[in-house]
Amino acid sequence: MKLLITGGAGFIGSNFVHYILKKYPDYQVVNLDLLTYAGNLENLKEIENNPNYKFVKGDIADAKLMNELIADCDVIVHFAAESHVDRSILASEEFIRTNVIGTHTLLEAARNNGNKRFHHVSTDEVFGSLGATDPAFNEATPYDPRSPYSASKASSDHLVRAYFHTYGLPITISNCSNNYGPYHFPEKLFPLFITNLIEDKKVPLYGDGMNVRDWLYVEDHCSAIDAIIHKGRIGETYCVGGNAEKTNKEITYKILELMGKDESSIEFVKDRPGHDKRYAIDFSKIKNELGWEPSVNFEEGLQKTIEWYKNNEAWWKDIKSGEYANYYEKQYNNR
Ligand code: NAD
Ligand code: TDX
Repeated sequence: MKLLITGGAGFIGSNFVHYILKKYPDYQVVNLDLLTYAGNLENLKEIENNPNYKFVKGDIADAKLMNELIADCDVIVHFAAESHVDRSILASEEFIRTNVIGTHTLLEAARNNGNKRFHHVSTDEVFGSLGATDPAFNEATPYDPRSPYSASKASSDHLVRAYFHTYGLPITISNCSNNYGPYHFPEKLFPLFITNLIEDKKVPLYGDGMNVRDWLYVEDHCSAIDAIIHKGRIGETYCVGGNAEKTNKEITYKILELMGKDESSIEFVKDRPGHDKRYAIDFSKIKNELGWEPSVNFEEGLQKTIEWYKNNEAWWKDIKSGEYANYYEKQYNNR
């Protein structure tokens, strides 16, 4: 099988490239990535010389290149996206260009090349925000995106569904909850807080810290996508979750404890505008149909993640001192 993986130099995409080459040594993987601020070939150093792996630098919105690459693959697994909610609040144009127009370009190329199998990696944020006692999101939950990021992802999901209904494109979609683990860009909660604490800095907790997310260790997301591309029903959406709903405050205290710090390291800062209160996922469909469930519990995943950041200081120090420093300053001045 020859996979075209888009966004394979990002957080989840690079974990997925490692996962696939390890589990299916005879598969061929082409990783197409634009190497935006979030793409990093350091994530793939260990496998860059694997004869079954090839990297192509390019833009998913480049129709000519997408046609060439898709002509020569069996399955497209589409991760590439602008992925950070706070950045979408600062400036959303790139989110529309990549997440909407880029996904549309890929769908067209898949359709023009004999209706190639297309898996679209999406998020639970498309479903909006839950109250404390609302039932968890499932595949039938109406879309209600509330940030420019989630609106652009919802838009891409709609296009993917439309290509199934209109053109019979063999698609599947996964809507997953928050991931954490190795190679997570340090603008996001887990890697920002862990690396700040290693550097003896404070951690910026938004608002009252009572917003709730469901957390999944990234390798479990990879195994869910693996199950869907091999056994998933065409045209279907699968919700993927970690059974680990936590407030940001709970997570912060857990990280502080595991890193030998106390609450004096917390800095409560201005809330994110339109901050979604709670996400939760009911993953019974993928569990019942495909036999998938998370294998790493939260405590174990968090320990592994903290260890990874402690052992890979060069990786995140490079990032934190680069372009990211400008972004962080802009964010900080915004508060
Ligand atoms: P990321 O920001 O770490 O990586 C995105 C990758 O896409 C980067 O390597 C970047 O260079 C590449 N990219 C961006 N624009 C591109 C373009 N125009 N053409 C080609 N490549 C481009 O993101 P992530 O956290 O790994 O998320 C991957 C996917 O999973 C996204 O679609 C995201 O919406 C979805 N998702 C993420 C989470 C999460 O918790 N991180 C949860 C659910 C779903
Ligand atoms: O400095 C921070 N302080 C803080 O309190 C940051 C960066 C975040 N937060 C809060 C905001 C959220 O409630 O922590 C929570 C998690 O924030 P992020 O790590 O930015 O993730 P989130 O906004 O939930 O979105 C993530 O999960 C779903 C990914 O970035 C998305 O790509 C994915 O779709």
